[in-house]
Amino acid sequence: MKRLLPTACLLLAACANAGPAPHGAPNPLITDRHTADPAPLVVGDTLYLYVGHDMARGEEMFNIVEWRVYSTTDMASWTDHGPVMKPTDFQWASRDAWASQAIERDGKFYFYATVEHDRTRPGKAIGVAVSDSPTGPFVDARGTALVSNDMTPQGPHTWDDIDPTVFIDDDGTAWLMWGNANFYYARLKPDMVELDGPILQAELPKYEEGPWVHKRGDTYYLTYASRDPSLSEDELVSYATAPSITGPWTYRGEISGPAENSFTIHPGIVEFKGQWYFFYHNGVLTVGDHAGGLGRRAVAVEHLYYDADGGIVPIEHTREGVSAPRKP
Ligand code: FUB
Repeated sequence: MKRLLPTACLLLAACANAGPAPHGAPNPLITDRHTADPAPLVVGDTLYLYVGHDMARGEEMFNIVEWRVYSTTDMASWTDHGPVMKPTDFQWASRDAWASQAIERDGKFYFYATVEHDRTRPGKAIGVAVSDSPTGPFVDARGTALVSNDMTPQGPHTWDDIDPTVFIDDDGTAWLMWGNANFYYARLKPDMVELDGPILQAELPKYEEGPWVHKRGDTYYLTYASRDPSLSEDELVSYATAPSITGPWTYRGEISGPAENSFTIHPGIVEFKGQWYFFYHNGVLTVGDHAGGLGRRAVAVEHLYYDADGGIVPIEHTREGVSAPRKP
């Protein structure tokens, strides 16, 4: 476990004894390695951040070798808890630690993660692992994929079953939502490791991937990476709202432009200590000889605000991130 100081502090020896920074850390949050697909989870007074460890070399697209977790209590200093799992910890999987999300239920932590299935069920798949701690170690909770490519024959390609987001509603019902090109959702059994009903689908404008669901007041928010190929190859972030977790979803617009130097972007939204945060990744970080880019991304965070109608105020990507003062 390693304590990481905000980058600004590394430049100022005086910070060593200065205690917590007045605001948060600047972007990118993690500077000693490339990280992608941030998934925040609040447990008590701590925010945990699950990420994929990007290791692509040269022009390679993705090579994501493990999932890691970091934590903070003040958004200013981050603690590195190391790897929580690698794809082959799912014995039926072959590679690719793509996007993930963890959630707590009844004192256990469930980690939903995208992997490449082995040749018995080719294509991307979603596994679920369990731990007694948010920092793991996580172990495969089933011994088989929770979702595999053969379960969504309507999908346009073999990588439509990616990017799980998980949500427990106020009545205790748990839902898994995921998908590339198609947006899928299904109820989970209370044990969190089995689907409890059919895989359903909803239409969302310009939907590409990376769904993230959260609730504020009585409103459900579904935020996702969106793309209009007639305009650009780059993903933006759009969102929709609904009066229930099963919809109907009303498109509310774009909240974020493309990530700098990465055609992918991946939202993660959470409320922590009275403030809402928007996590994402970009391709600006150089680590050693490895410049940032599509397969070498860096996680970042901005404050998120709502307008009087409950709409999300469009978010600017900044280097200051949450080291800038909050708006009143
Ligand atoms: O990191 C691999 C893939 O890129 C994720 O699963 C997508 O959301 C995109 O960020």
